[in-house]
Amino acid sequence: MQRRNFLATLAGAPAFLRGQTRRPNILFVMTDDQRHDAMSCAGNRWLKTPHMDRLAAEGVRFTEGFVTNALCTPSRATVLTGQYSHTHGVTSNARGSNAFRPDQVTFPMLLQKAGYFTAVVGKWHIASNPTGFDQWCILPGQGLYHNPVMIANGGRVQMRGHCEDVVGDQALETLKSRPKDKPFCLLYQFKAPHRAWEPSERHARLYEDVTFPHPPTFDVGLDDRPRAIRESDMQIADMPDFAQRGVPAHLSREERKKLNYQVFLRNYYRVLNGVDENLGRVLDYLDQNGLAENTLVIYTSDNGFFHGEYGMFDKRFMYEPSIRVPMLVRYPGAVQPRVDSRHMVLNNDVAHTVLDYAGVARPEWMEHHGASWRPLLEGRSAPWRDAWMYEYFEYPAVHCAGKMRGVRTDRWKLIHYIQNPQGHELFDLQTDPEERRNLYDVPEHRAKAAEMQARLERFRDLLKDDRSEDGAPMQECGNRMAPLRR
Ligand SMILES: [Ca+2]
Repeated sequence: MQRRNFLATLAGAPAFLRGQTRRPNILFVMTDDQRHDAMSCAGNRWLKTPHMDRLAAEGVRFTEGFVTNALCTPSRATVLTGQYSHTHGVTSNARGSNAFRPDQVTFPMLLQKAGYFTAVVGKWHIASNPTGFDQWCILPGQGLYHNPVMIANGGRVQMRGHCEDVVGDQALETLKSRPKDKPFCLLYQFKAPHRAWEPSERHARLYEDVTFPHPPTFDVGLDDRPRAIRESDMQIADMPDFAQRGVPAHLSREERKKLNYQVFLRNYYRVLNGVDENLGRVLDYLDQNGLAENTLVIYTSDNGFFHGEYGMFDKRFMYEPSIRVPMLVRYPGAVQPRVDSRHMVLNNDVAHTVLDYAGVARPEWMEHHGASWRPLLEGRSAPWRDAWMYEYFEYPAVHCAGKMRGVRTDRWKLIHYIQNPQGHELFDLQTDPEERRNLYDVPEHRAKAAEMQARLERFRDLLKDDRSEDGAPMQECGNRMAPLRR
């Protein structure tokens, strides 16, 4: 239904709509490291996610949802500011570039000023404390899986239970105790799909009898790729996490890779069951309290994840498994139900979309960094992007992925690894969706490579990206993987 028609029919709308402000409540749900196809509504064969599927059935599922920086802290800062990493300055998970500047403005701050009750619960993972929230209850850093400590409005609180259930409890408490005379904006942020994937007791035996097939590129090596990839430390064979979980140390590297892959996927899917159940608890609360109709729900993840492509896990690179994320949007009054949209949408767009629906003017400093999804969600024809820029700056650091920028259209992708020795990759996603053949130096694609490079430079000009580290030498990245703290 078009927005115009929707407003025209408001007089005949249910009482809960007529009685409420037209400004929608905002429920922004973000998981961690959930890749785009880790939902049953995206065709996943093993995972059952009835509540994610419900959002897709009652709203729009963007099948081409991307992050412009596939790394936890920078992506979260991009969601909050609607800006690229090079502008908001949170370019890394590591100390020194993982905190907001004191003057950084975020969309929750703008909503709070506009009269919203604002809150965040769950994983925050930005070094500076949340600002712009009436209430906050976050996991410190990555947080713990079992009986986590949380920081609630600055004070430490010892919780009992699995992290996703605890975060779900906090989301429900926040909604129950909120001031009822204001619209709310709740950021509801899960942790568990992040390594090292420790499920709750009730999910600990799921998928025991499943043997997951390998992706087609499982055994394709990286020796012919640029150094920024070749020297990365993201091979499933080297995962350090599963020594205590049935992967003996004496196995050959090849055997360990195969067994790690099974243990990894089994646990990755197990923890997503906990995410979906706790998403369902909050969606049920909205239903039971007459809030579903007037709440804009956005569901996404901070980055994608490799599931064995090129033998890898983790994210960071600009390859498809890493940059693609779930993007679900439900707002029954205005957003079309049961629509799969193929428009390319970005994590940058979240802030632009939320401000648009809340009726808050978009600050000038957000311009060009993203766009509101509103015309797409409401089925109106509008000009939309046909390309976007990617960037990654965390090097040297754990996983040793070199710095890069890139540009992607619906068919082509150019990646520029910016430190010396520099490298370029050009992929035709239409004929080569697995990104096996680098066409950058192929004579017949020289013009396309030049065109894509020119597009990247135009994006950098438009977005005032004047970082000057191009050509700085790569260093010895001796920071190899260690088991994560349990
Ligand atoms: Ca993440």
